[in-house]
Amino acid sequence: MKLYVCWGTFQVPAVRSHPCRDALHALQAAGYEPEVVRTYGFGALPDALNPLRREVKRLTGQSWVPVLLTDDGTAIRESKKIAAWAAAHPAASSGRVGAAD
Ligand SMILES: N[C@@H](CCC(=O)N[C@@H](CS)C(=O)NCC(=O)O)C(=O)O
Repeated sequence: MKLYVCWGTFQVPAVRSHPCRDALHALQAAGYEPEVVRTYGFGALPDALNPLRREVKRLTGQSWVPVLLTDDGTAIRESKKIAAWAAAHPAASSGRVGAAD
């Protein structure tokens, strides 16, 4: 599982929420530790100036993040949709948590 984010998952000062951070926290709350892929750049820039967002664009047809790529290859954008997916698919119910124990 990969979570494509902007420059990180830090708290943005004076802003109530940071979508990339919110998406990561929702996944962690559901028992996942996704590979976090920093894409830097900026969603509104032309593709040539967003080289690290090429995969985001290929997966979703647009360059804004966060974007979740699930283990079955489904791409989900919008932090609220990622959070909804996480809540509906907790890791424990997928058999991944503790599967190797
Ligand atoms: N409604 C979107 C907003 C996404 C959003 O604003 N993402 C920020 C990064 S956290 C963004 O793309 N900023 C510009 C950029 O990095 O391209 C969501 O909740 O996912």
